[in-house]
Amino acid sequence: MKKFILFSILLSMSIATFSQAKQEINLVPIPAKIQVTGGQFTLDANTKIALSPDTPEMRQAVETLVRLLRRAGDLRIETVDSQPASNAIVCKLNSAVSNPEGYKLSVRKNLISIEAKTPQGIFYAFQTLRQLLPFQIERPYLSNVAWTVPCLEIEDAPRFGYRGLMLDVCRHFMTKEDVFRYIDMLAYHKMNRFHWHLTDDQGWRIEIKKYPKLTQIGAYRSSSLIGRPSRNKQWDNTPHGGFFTQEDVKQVVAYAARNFITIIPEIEMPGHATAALAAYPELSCSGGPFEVERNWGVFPDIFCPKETTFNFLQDVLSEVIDLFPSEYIHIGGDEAPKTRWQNCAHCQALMKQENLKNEHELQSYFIKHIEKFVESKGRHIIGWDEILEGGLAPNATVMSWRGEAGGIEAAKQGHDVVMAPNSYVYIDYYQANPKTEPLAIGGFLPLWKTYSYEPLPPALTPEQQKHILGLQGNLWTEYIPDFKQAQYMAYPRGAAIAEIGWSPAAKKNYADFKQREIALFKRYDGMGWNYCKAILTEEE
Ligand code: TNX
Repeated sequence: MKKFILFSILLSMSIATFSQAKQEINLVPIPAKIQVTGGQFTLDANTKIALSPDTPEMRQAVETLVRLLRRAGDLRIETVDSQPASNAIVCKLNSAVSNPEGYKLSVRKNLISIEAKTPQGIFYAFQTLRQLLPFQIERPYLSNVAWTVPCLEIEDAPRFGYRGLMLDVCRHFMTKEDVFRYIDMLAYHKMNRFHWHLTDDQGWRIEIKKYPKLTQIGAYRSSSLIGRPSRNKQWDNTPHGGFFTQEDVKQVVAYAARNFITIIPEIEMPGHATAALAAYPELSCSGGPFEVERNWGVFPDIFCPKETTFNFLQDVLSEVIDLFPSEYIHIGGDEAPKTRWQNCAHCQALMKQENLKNEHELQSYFIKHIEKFVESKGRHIIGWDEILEGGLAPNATVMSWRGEAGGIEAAKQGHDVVMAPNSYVYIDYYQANPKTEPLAIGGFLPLWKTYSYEPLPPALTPEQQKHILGLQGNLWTEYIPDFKQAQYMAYPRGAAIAEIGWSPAAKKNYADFKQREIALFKRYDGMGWNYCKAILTEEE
């Protein structure tokens, strides 16, 4: 009997290995159409990548995979500009592919062919190929596995044009290298926007040449709060800070571009401005003095809408616009208490002069003033949903964070919207039992809840729904002291956000997603990426 049991175990093990050899297909985000045809293509030292046309952007599109193959398999795959008929990955631009980010991937036994309208589409086909190769592709040492890809036909294109995550580097500073890794992870999941939150009460993180005190003073705080705000506050008495030089920023922008990611920089106004006011107190209503915030929360001292402030902000935005090619510049707009404006003689006189009924209209005046300037530079503003209060600036795009209401209202008014509701995609919230998780800001958004988010609200007509550009997850870092914890909070929920943004709504299936995502974990491990494993023990 014992022998029989042993025999059955061995048999089932060999069946398991056999089916593994057949190679599972676990793609995140799941492609729009996929048909597995049987057999496999094997990459070897003679495989070539043919690029037509052979341009720098096309080379960028294939660069990551070429590097990984060299690192993990010592395979040196050459790119050629001829059209080999076999043992090659043939990449062609084809204007007939309708979606600019879409691609067709055909894996046959002797040839892989890829077509896309743009190099970005080719890049996404390569992200798919990367997930189709054995997981050892992500490991930084030589493996003697066979580099096979299952034969299949994929036709793929994203559902939404805006798919992104935000990273707050103000509450806790992260290095340039951390930001590179954040970008790698976005690109791996076919996301195309990185919202970089660069200024806040607790730190100003971008060098501005005209105002050196912003980083000399504004980039450092003396101490940070331990735990959540409470009556008996405790401080760590450890200075915290850091900033990105303009040279760093250029490198990050270039790195993102190589990964077909646009960076949307955020410069907060009129609120969340304490670090800037600590450096230049004359930009406030009271004149200060202020110190860079050590607390978490919302603070009363905000930019005063006077000429010196507008000149300052326009100078800052000019330098920012020169550094970032993004169509959108994020101007914040959230959580700006109006108490200082209520008690400021200049603000009250300005309201009278401009016929503004209340301080919300004064904020709207502020944002419209800034919008005019940003538009004069050929860019557009995007702001948090508070910019609706007191009237939206004419061309503003709204990022809806306090649920979806702001996004719905903006779309009804004919404005574009990025959905980022805290009810689904706030990846700073707990993702598992708070009793056993590291301290977080609060909330409860397990993976299934984030995955269940549908960005097109039924309250909108199909015409209005066209204003929903896509979605974004936000990673605020009050309770995220380092990058390892940032990765832990961002994934796997970031992967769910990526799939919502990319895959057809009809393909949404949590059980299926979960199984594919768990299969990706060993790939994350190979890259040294941290993530939360809570779904391994999640109850159905
Ligand atoms: C609200 S979301 C904020 C941030 C905080 C976050 C914490 C938004 C536009 N503002 O300043 O960090 O809550 O979840």
